Amino acid sequence: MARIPQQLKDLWKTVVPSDRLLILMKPDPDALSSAWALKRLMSGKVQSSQIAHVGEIVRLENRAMVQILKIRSERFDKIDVSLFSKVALVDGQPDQFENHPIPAPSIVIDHHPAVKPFEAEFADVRPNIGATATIMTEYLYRGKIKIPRPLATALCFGIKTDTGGLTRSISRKDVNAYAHLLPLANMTHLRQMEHEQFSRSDLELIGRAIPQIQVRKKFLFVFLDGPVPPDSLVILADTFIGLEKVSVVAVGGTYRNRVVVIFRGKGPRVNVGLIARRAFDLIGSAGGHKMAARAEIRSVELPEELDIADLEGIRSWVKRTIQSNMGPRKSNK
Ligand SMILES: [Mn+2]
Repeated sequence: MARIPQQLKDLWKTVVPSDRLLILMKPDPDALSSAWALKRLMSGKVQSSQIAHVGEIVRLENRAMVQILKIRSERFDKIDVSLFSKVALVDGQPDQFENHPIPAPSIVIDHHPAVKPFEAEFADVRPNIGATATIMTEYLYRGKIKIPRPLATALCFGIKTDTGGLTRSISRKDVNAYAHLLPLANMTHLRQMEHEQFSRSDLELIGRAIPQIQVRKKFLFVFLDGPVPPDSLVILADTFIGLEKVSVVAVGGTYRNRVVVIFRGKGPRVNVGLIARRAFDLIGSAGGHKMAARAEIRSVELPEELDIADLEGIRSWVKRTIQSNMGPRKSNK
């Protein structure tokens, strides 16, 4: 690559040397690594930069990543926004932070489809790319900026996580970025982060859930008693989708006056996002992709005859509602 590409020049033009840059994201491996890469890209271009995460670092893969690679990220709600002169957003767009009022960003770099238009001095949104980490790798590479080993490891992990281990939403550019990063990355750390999948308390929860599992044909259903944080439901769903011949998993529980159901799918012709929406979108909120989805129903949205404290009632209603929406898509022809 002969010269610095225009896009990178434009990115650098959005900042001045006296800037204190705040880099925001919702923490997942792609977002964390992208934020770290932007910090690297901006070193020498701004006076200082700080990474901050909106929401909490709960998922084990994120905790492992931050600890193993020593990524320094502050909680956004502990940040004094007035100390910063500019804000950048990575792996997300302003409208995805509705619940957390964030300052208007000058820089947005993302790979999600644009939902609502937004204003930013610099925006690079490429929905055809599998991970923001790929876009960031391209900037570093084309800017001839050395990628330190921990950052290369983080970016590899980001690309792998967002593309399901390079199996979904993957583009040529993701493969190229990954191939470029691989020799620079620390494989021991990469494996370590990938293998750390649940905590001891999650293990107890898995033990509690196993006797309650119901499998009917390709559908595995479990609804836990007692409040369970949604992040733990995610870990259960990710674990149980590994069972042979099962192609749809729904793991439900109640948490803070809501019913939460996490869906996972595998195999051809499976679309759990569609099942979730058909089952619950008119009642509560539901959405997702073919392989991963989630539904949330607040207690006030439940059918009148159901009370959130009536575990048996909720459990059978959730199961029934899912099963009656699992059939093949009705043809319009
Ligand atoms: Mn992403």
